[in-house]
Amino acid sequence: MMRLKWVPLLAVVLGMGGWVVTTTLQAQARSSDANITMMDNCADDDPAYDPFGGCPEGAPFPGSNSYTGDVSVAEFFALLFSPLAEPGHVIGHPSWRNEPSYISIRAGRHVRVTNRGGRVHTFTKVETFGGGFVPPLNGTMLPAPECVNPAGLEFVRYGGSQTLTGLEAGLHQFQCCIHPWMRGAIRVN
Ligand SMILES: [Cu+2]
Repeated sequence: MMRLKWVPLLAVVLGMGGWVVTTTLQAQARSSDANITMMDNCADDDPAYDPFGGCPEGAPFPGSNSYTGDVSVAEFFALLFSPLAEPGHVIGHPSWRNEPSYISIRAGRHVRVTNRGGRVHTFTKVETFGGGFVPPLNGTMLPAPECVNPAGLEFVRYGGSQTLTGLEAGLHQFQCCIHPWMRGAIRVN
């Protein structure tokens, strides 16, 4: 009998869950923008991030509890290179990523790139993939020319977004000018 009194509450919670899912799907269906999410799992409880500006960058959305970083600075650098690859060849921590990293869109559609990670990132269009403007994160890679001048870059902080418009037909390559293994490609048909 004790359990029965929780049944109505459970029903309310389940009902709300259904409402949230439905609302989200409708919001996505209404938006004509394709979406790419910048992600990383930098651990905000690791003080070793403090010299790099802390983690997460900026403040979470009010009410948001979706951000849970669990990658320490030590792990980030441990996975920057691999003993199975050539010395100096950057692999990069897989948690620093764009999802999806490849999309196809129709001409005229916009692409919205949103940062849900804890660090600042860029989604910079490059002619050819290369390194960024932070030499220790490039390994032996040469910087992409588009990444060399940080003052000319658009940075996306946590919770922020960048909208790509006017992409012409063809394949476009993008990368983070800080973490150069964070790549993306958009094909416009
Ligand atoms: Cu980045």
